[in-house]
Amino acid sequence: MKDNLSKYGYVHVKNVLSKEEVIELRKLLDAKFNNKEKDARAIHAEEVLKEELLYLLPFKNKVIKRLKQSLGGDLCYFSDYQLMRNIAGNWHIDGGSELYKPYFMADDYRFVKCGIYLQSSNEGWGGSILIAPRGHKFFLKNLINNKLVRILIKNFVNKIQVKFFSKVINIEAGDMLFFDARLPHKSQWPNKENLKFIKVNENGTLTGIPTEHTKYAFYWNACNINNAEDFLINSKERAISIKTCSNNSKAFFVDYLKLCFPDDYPNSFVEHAKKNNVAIASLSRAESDVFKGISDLIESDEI
Ligand SMILES: O=C(O)CCC(=O)C(=O)O
Ligand SMILES: [Fe+2]
Repeated sequence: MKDNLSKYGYVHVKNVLSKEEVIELRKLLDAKFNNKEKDARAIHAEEVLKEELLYLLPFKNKVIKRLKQSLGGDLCYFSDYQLMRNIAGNWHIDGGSELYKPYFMADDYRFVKCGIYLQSSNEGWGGSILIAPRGHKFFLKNLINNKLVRILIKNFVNKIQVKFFSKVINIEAGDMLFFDARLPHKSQWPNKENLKFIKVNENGTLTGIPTEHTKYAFYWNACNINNAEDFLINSKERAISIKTCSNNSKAFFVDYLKLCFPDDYPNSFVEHAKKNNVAIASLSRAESDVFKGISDLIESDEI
């Protein structure tokens, strides 16, 4: 029997968190974001790893169990945490920078973005995402040899899927979604009535959403161990090649590439990873230190 991930490109895991856990997390995040700029869009690895309540979320039993079912027992996590607030993105695939990589259309490619959501999709303020079911597939793959043609066909089919077959995933606060890095998706936006109160900021966030409906989505990447190295190499390339004018994205990659497992992780993180038999993708000490150097330069505004 085919798993829902390979069939539809996504899996919805209900009630990963209890109502009480959701309330506690929202309280913590409201307080954290209160100290930031009004349109702050996310917190990343370094900050997440200071907060046990956040960095242990990927180790919830239900999460591990369901991911292992779809990705295989040799599960691997990236600590590229992104806790996003009031994000409003348009249609895209997360693996956009990997489209031309040979591994990206392999039959045994098993790489997903995991998201835990702290609000429901029916509140009218856009708490979830839309996806195009089955959009992760490369069609006619066996008939066509040319990589570029395969990509063009996928893009074309995706446009049709997005236009006619896309759907909102109906989630409750505390649910999890994980989806193939090749699956088209976009943020669920506030409904028409509520859009009147919304301002779209330059950084892709929305202001005007009432605090009790703030959209919090906690993301990280997971894969079968066989797909880890390729993604790590791609992340290194992106961290190095992104121009200095885009220091935000550069800082994002550098933020987790600079962390060497297990040395730079909190003890309870290491224990949970070991206990659950989850590998953590990491560069060598020497390579991590290079990215630590870049991170320091970004912080001191030197690049
Ligand atoms: O939670 C959302 O609105 C989607 C965010 C997203 O797709 C991304 O950050 O890649
Ligand atoms: Fe995305």
